[in-house]
Amino acid sequence: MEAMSTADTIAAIATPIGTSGIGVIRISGPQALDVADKVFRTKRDSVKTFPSHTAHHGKLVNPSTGEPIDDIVLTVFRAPRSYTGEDVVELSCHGGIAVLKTALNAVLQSGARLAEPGEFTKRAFLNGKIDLAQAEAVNDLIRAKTDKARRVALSQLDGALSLQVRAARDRILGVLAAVEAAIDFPEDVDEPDPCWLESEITSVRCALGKLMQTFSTGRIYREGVRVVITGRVNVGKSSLLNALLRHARAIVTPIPGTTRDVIEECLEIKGIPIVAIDTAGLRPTQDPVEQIGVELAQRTLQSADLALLVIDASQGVLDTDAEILRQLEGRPAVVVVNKIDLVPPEEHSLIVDECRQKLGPQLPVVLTSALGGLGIEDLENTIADVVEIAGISDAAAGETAVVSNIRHQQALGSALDSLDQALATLRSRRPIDLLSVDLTAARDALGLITGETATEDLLERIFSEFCIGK
Ligand SMILES: Nc1nc2c(ncn2[C@@H]2O[C@H](COP(=O)(O)OP(=O)(O)O)[C@@H](O)[C@H]2O)c(=O)[nH]1
Ligand SMILES: [Mg+2]
Repeated sequence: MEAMSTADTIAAIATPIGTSGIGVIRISGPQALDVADKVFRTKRDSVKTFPSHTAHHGKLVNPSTGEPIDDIVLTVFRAPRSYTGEDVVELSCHGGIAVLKTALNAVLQSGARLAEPGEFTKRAFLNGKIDLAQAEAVNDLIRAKTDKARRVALSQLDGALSLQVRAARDRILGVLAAVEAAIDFPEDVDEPDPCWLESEITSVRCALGKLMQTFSTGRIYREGVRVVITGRVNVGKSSLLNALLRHARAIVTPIPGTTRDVIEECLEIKGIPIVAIDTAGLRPTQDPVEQIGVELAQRTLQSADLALLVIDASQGVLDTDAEILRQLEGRPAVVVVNKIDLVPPEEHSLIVDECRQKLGPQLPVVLTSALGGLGIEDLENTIADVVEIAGISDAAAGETAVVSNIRHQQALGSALDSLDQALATLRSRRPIDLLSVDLTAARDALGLITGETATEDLLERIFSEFCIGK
């Protein structure tokens, strides 16, 4: 993204390209009303006279020929009472590919330029309508695939996180002001009372520490628990993914080595957002494509919050199964004994015993038949239990501030480090100047979250992840 000026007027299609009831083109900037005026015809006045927050029915036309393009509703939001804080006009067209492309061209011909990804939200940030954490929440909200992710994003958009971060930052600023006054005017201003300093810094540290603790849950809410389905070839991993999803997503065949790619799908188990990941079966192979799949699968294992180790009931526990378990390096795991339909019921408990013996007595074991949909609910209950035990779930998101973004977590971490440093400085009775350095660092780290200290590079990185039109 090149450097953006807010002096020009931007436009983009804000809805997905396809066929739908309506499709919206959004225009923002000082010329938004002029641009809209060139492409909109009604019997009544010009767009430039329309009051803010009003909607108008009329024709969208080609600005040079006057030829009608679509029958639309135009909505006006005048600065500063709009999403971006600038004049905004939204054209609600019919949601067809040709309609929207032609309509956008007409708007671009009339003096607007195509918006960069996230540029509307970036303008909202630059114009002080929202802070950086709230801007990021907009993207999280759009991308939320589960209800919990949606709630976390919405609470962040509402400012729950920003409020706490800003409260901490304000307290640090208060302490910093007292410290700097004593440094700048040593004759007139006394050094602040060390007890007061210590209690202020400790109290901010405590609040931020609590916020930090919400991250493990917050990340899960935002990104989902990564559950990797692993095991040897042909044991039914892909079938198990399909069974959990309750529809055929991954290709299933009797041919070993069918799955080569990593397939990720989002689902919810008892309200917990899960990213279920199907991988290639782990085996040595000469096939170069499958080899890449196996390497990918091994790498994916390293990112797992939980692994489902699938074994084939008709074959029992093999050495390779134990070897795969070792590759998990102590990650939470559930043993899934699949194809249980191939084994007579009286032998089921023997298989469970065998798993406990060869794989570990503490591992939960679930018997399934992915083909018949047997044991899938058991498996879901077990997954939910393990996730709760591992402390990956719980906490009532939505009302309280939750840190869900790793960028925020890192900034909080460095603020906490600086506050610890400040406390150490204070306790060792070193010069007060050093304290000011630590406090400034803590203040700036928190400013990265809400955006006060964000660099242009950081903004570019964040907004380039948005879609065009948001
Ligand atoms: N009898 C039986 N066959 C299964 C079951 N699950 C999968 N299969 C079969 O096992 C073969 C391999 O399944 P697939 O899901 O592709 O295994 P993957 O290689 O581990 O992904 C296919 O022919 C499936 O139909 C099951 O629960 N019972
Ligand atoms: Mg497979």
